[in-house]
Amino acid sequence: MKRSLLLSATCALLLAGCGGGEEAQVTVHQAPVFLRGDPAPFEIRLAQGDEPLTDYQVTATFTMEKMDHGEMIYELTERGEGIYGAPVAVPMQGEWVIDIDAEKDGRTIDRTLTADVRGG
Ligand SMILES: [Cu+2]
Repeated sequence: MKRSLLLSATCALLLAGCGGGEEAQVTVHQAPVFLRGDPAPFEIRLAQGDEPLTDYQVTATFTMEKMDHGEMIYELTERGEGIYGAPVAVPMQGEWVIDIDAEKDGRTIDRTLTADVRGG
């Protein structure tokens, strides 16, 4: 965990140093749904301005802020047009923290999303 904080700090500095160019956007494309432990589709979208960011290696780490469910780590598969997803089986409804790490050719994007996951 300490290491990933360090990496994201480095990343922020590098991105700031690049100047020009908008920051990458990481948005939820399909929100996770609670299906009593069965998998439901989860998708995010990576973009920079109008351009989808393709060919990234993306992982999503799910944790619960107020309870210890450990870390659920998913490798997201690219679906095209900057969309990456995986079936995700959350063990309970509630507020989940989703840490997105994307990497391509040494460029990393690290974003923390939250999702209020409800039954589907
Ligand atoms: Cu919980």
